[in-house]
Amino acid sequence: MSTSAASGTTAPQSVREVDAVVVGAGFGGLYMVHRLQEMGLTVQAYEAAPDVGGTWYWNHYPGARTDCEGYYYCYSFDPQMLQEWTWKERYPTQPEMQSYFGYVADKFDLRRHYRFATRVETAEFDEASGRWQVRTDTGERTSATYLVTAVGILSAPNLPDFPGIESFEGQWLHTAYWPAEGVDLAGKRVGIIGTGSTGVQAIPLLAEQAEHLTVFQRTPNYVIPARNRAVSQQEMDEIKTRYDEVWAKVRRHWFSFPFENANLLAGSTDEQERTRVYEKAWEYGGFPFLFSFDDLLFDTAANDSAAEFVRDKIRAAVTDPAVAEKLTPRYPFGAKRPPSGSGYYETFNREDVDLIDVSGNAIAEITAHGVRLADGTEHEVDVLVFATGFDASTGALTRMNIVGRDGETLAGKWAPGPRTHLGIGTHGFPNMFMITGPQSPFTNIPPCAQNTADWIADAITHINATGGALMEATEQAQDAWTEQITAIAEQTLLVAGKDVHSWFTGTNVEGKAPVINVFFGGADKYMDICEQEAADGYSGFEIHTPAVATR
Ligand code: N01
Repeated sequence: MSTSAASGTTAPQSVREVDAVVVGAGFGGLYMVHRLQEMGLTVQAYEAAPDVGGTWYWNHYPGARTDCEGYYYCYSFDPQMLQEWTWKERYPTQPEMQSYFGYVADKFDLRRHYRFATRVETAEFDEASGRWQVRTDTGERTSATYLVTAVGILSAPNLPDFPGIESFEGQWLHTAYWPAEGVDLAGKRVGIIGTGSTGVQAIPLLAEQAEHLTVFQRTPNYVIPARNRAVSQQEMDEIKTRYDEVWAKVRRHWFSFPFENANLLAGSTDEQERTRVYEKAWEYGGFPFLFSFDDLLFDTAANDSAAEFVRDKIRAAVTDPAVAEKLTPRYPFGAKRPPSGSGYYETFNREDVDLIDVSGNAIAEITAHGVRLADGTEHEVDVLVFATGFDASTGALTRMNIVGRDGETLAGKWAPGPRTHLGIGTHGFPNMFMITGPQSPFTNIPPCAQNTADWIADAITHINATGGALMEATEQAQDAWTEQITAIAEQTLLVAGKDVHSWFTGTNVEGKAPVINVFFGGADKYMDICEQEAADGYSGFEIHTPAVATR
């Protein structure tokens, strides 16, 4: 045990020595802590929120629920847990997700490893000791051999720099920090900026709760109906009999869903049959629509057919053709992550909802009473909601002040865009491992996060077995990975609309480097690559011996 002088006049804080620090109590963090405790390692975990849940702790906004079905948007590592837990709705609500996290934390006694309501302020790699020195906003100091970040892909809120926000006399909120006790919107004029997945979920409920809703839309989305419903006991019982099959399918699927490939190409299917397939997927609801044909994300004509099908649905749902036109996207289907909605388009038929297109008439400033556009028109509101998304993939990491070898900051290193190997390690930051890091796949998150935590646990076992001390991605491997993920993404239509703001490419945040942040080669292939990497003795990583580590 060593001591370190705290700054200012506070007394020196003792430094706790542990094997690993884990940051985050969402899907990745909780499971990582479970694995490390099973391995007999000492763990100190931190979570900025007062309880477990990660993104599902924070996102209390009206309408917040998953858009993957509960039975596969969960952990798979414990068969007993799969039998014990029963999902109530097809797409669990935020409270249901939070209960699930509480159940997992209690079952495996994970809370005792955490300090909640504690944010990591700095994590600095100390070359002399070869250890990570971690400091929190409560002044706590911890020294660890391993630093595992599980801070989420979409957790660092993005609040665009609208001039005048401080002059607003009403109440304003970002959806990611919605108060758990809710906000009373009765009799209020509410404005919402943003029509991504969050806005799409919130808008129908805000319209019901408020006296009047003004939606500020910059880019319309392709919204697929979610078709939420209660899950019957009988259905849940049946799912529980085939979980092995569910997880086997998940492991083989591009986006970690328990679906088979369509084995059909829209490009070589006649129009009548194509429409029948789209109709069936539309009626079923949710993500399967995206997978109704295997070429939708690769072939422009195929993509156009899906895009046009959705555009027709928008025209059919919205009674005012001018409003329908504003709601109709023109970029490739999938170039922005398609949201799932419940009564989204129909909401714009309400008398008390206005849609304001700010694509060619940008928001110029927030005034004392509302929002003023570039042409001078002002829209008065009492409550202003920012559903403006996240500094995705990198934001939660670069905001944490992580400092690697030679005093290099992660934020500085990644200013031109992240460079990682497998989205797990980055050169210059030895023994730092990332779960759902930048350049890893964007998929149904729980299976992929669980898989990466397992990979990290195995890597740590390997380091110990080889008598090494530090594992670090090589520069060569991270350059090759960056090239590979860019080349793969460019073969898809997911990043085809380069002028489309998307968190896939960082173009949703002003001033952020416009690079591919996601591995789009398929979660199944990604897991194969990670397995191969381990089988090859972690060839994209250098493992330093203790002598080198302490030089
Ligand atoms: O954020 P977004 P989100 N002026 O970035 C607008 C996951 N998620 O929180 O499109 C005007 O998608 C912006 O406009 P534009 C899911 O992966 C999952 O909604 O950039 N508007 C856009 O409309 C999702 O993809 C779930 O032109 C501005 C909106 O703000 C991801 O999180 C639920 C603006 C931001 O949309 C992010 O979704 C919710 C400006 N200056 C989220 N700046 C489920 O599991 C931004 N906008 C169900």
